[in-house]
Amino acid sequence: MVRTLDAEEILRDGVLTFFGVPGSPYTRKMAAVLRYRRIPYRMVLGSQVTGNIPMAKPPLLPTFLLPGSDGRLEAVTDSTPLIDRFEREVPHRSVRPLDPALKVIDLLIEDYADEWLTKAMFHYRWAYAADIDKASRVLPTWSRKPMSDEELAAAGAMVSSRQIPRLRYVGSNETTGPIIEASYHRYLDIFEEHLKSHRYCLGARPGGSDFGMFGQLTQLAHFDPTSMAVTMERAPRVYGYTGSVEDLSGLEPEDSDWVEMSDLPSTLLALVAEIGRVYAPLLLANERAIRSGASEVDTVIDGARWTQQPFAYQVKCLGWLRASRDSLSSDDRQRLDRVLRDTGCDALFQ
Ligand SMILES: N[C@@H](CCC(=O)N[C@@H](CS)C(=O)NCC(=O)O)C(=O)O
Repeated sequence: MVRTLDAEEILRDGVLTFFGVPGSPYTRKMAAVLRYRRIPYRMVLGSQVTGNIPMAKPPLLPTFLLPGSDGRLEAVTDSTPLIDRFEREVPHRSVRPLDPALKVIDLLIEDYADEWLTKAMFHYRWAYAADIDKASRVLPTWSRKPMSDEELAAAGAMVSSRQIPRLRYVGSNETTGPIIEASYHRYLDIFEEHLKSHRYCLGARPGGSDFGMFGQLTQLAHFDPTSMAVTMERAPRVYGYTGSVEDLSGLEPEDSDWVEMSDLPSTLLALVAEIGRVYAPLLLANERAIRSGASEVDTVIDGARWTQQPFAYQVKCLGWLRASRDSLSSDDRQRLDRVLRDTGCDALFQ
């Protein structure tokens, strides 16, 4: 008999705990951040716990249990603010650049990974027969107790019938599918070129941007067969990077390991321009749609029509990005603006 963890035990023993699954990019992102930062943790799969645990609303993964203002553990989600909370609580091995202007670029790339690259992740997984088949046969095994073939088949059908209609949330449809794929190809080509001379996105130590990309790549490069083949064909270094970012507990980072704002690699500027080409116009069109109460985002991205459901959460993301730039001193803001000029990302802050 397998002993399951009792909820009471989790609430009592003081170990940093979160619920997640290996098929969730944000779960993988956070586990990798904690490993790199050498913050001890416990990741719990749904089937490993019994009893009443606090639930997040909406119930997203990963869900962390963290003390609230009254000291009692409460459910907390949303990876980027969680990373910043851990930065405040544990100073060593930071994933945020020391230079405040570079820190905004780190946040911008992390947000692109979380909110745009995830479109590619969701699209490849649920738009191609081979990918749907693999996800349906494997995903349920990660969160459930041992199952017979019949039970697994039924669980797989349930997962795919729940996830496929959700393609509309990320905006994957017949009009946008080709835009998403072309953008993933460009991302791979740019990042592959970058990795020819750099270990990580912002130099010789990883930033939040790396963990955001890593989370999506655990699925795109290492799990879903269609995107995995595309990744291997175009970008073997990106495939390898995905393996190494999983556990960077052995890296010894130095303050001087970050790239210099005054001398950013051209490949990093190309990545920022790619974000300006596809993600910035989407964030702005989505903001307009939400503000005007439109039922659909209907815009042009990369020269082609883009339609999707408006997404209130991404207005919040845009707000965080703007707040991070607003918090800069005027000198830092000028250094940032000089880098963003004519990349398309400058439009986010006008
Ligand atoms: N912005 C959140 C996104 C988290 C998220 O979307 N999680 C997905 C799994 S990767 C989820 O839990 N979806 C709900 C479901 O599948 O039922 C973060 O950064 O953590």
